[in-house]
Amino acid sequence: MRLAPYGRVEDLTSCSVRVNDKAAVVGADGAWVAVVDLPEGEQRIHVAAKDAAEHIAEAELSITVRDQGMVAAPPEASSEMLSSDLSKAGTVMGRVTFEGTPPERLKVHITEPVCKPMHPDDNPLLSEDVVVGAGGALKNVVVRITKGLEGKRFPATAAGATIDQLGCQYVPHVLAMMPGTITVQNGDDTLHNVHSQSTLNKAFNKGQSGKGKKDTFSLKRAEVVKLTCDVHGWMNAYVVVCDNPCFAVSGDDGAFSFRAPPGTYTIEAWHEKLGTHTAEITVPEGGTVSQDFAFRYR
Ligand SMILES: [Cu+2]
Repeated sequence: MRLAPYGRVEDLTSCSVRVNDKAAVVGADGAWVAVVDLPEGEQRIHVAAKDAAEHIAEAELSITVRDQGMVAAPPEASSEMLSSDLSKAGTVMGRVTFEGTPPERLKVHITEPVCKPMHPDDNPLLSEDVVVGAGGALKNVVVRITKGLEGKRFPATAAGATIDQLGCQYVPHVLAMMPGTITVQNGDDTLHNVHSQSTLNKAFNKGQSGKGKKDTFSLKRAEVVKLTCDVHGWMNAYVVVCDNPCFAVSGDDGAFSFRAPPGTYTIEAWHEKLGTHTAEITVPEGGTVSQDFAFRYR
């Protein structure tokens, strides 16, 4: 059946809209209409809007096709969802610290002959479960928006995430990504076995016999996924899959920063051993909001 979905883009100027990858006609006021052919019944259509600066906003809509003619895209899809791009974004920034005496990082006892020379006694591999730097800077904390962006859709990041195995260590130890694919590669000339622990995502368990081997896995749902190696018991990493692009991982200096659309949100700081802290923030249009987090042993 020939249908003409229509809607309105409110927050984007001079944009193009595609419905099921066919160009729609867009008026100066943001009203758009497209013509698509769909079979009868429950159907999904995909709407993508792109502004002059190539910001893309997308929405999936469910419609019931009964007759030919006009069908309105639901208002949440035609306006709010399509405005969920980052063109008016502000910046969320802050610093994560550890309060109190930092725990000593334990030396990892490496039994693998290939990796041993890469961690000499004067520069040993240290446990990465709590990494505290100068001034109490806490590394490897994932800070992300957990409330306030529900129903918004963001395009997946174009390039998938990558995690390496180097010197019998996952690099990086903590990684945050949008739902999509992750490539795990072996930089060591020995066998590693990538084994994931997850609840919502399909688990993977794959041997990589030597240097240069790599595999790409799918992580479609937001959750924390732990990676371990079945060959080397000390190897582990955390992949935090976030359902929006508003996240960052604290660095050596404990600092983090990411961009977010204007609005009021709950943000969460997650640490693999020290738990989570949350805060309410309001991101001003084009401005900056600062939020620090302090962790301690409970
Ligand atoms: Cu290994």
